[in-house]
Amino acid sequence: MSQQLAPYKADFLRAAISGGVLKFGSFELKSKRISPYFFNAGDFYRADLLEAIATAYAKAIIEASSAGVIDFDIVFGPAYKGIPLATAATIRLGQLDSSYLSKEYSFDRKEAKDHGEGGNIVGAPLKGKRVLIVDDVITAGTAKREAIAKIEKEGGVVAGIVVALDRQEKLPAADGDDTKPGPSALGELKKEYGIPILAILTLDDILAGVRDLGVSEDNIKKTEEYREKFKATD
Ligand code: OMP
Repeated sequence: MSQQLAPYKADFLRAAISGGVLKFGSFELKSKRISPYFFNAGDFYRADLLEAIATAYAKAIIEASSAGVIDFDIVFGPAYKGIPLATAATIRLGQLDSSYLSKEYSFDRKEAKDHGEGGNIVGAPLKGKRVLIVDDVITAGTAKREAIAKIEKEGGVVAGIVVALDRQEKLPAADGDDTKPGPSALGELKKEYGIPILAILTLDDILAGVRDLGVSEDNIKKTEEYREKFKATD
């Protein structure tokens, strides 16, 4: 296994590949790019895999909090895929470090409920709180912008974003010319909102750690070529 990756990142990569969450082949992305790899966080549906991803988020969050990079009250999981990720990560935070037992979680509804307790948010109220978004993948950043807008509308302050995978891709060019260099969604979001954004794994991490994990040379080569073509400048 790669020497460069922190042990918790290497463990997470191993779990993602052995659990079939990180797949190699041919996949169409939201951006319409055809990618030789795909990470589907919805596939962490078995207890051991859910524990693996929750542990990786919790360790990334504890590491960044200890370094003073993030400071938060609530872990927020954007519907739908972010919901189990944020709740599982919150439990794991408290298990790994008891000082996190007072942290809270919440998530949004896709459609507002107008009866019963009503509202757009389930879980901890966001008003006046520092909110850390936990989500799956960042490619173009669209889903993260929507989550930020929802949190701000509820009076919360976005404290940062943590994703499982940063694909490190340049944003699609407005004129459709993908051959030109360009910045990443993550870099643009950081600049625009002035918030920290963490990723458990980047595409560089995957390519650094994947060799001993049974992925074919052909798939590794195609993924390296894809990185060459679409890698962001930042
Ligand atoms: P944005 O960065 O907001 O565009 O969101 C990225 C979204 O792309 C994710 O939330 C997924 O729906 C999807 N996606 C993956 O889940 N895994 C991948 O490896 C790539 C994508 C993608 O389509 O780019």
